[in-house]
Amino acid sequence: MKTAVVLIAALAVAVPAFGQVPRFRGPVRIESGGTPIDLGYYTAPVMFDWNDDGKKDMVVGQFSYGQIAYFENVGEDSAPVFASYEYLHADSQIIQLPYG
Ligand SMILES: [Ca+2]
Repeated sequence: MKTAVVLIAALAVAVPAFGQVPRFRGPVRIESGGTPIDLGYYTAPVMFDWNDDGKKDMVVGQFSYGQIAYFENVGEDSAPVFASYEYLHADSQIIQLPYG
């Protein structure tokens, strides 16, 4: 039986002062095009402005195939929207890192 993990994020409700324990809201599913994102298990998402448009995008490393998916944020940083994704390329080839 294949176990798939959908990207889930827990959002901090407040930035803790030094020495305080952070508090988090419950998890939410991250969607792309209205569908929960599922890139297999042990994915590694990171948020940063990949395309330099001032909004944080999401880049996700995969464990299953060693590929890296890029989700452009077409919303805002306060309410990100990911319409679709593409795998990152180098020299017209999908980047595939050692995996497993
Ligand atoms: Ca961006």
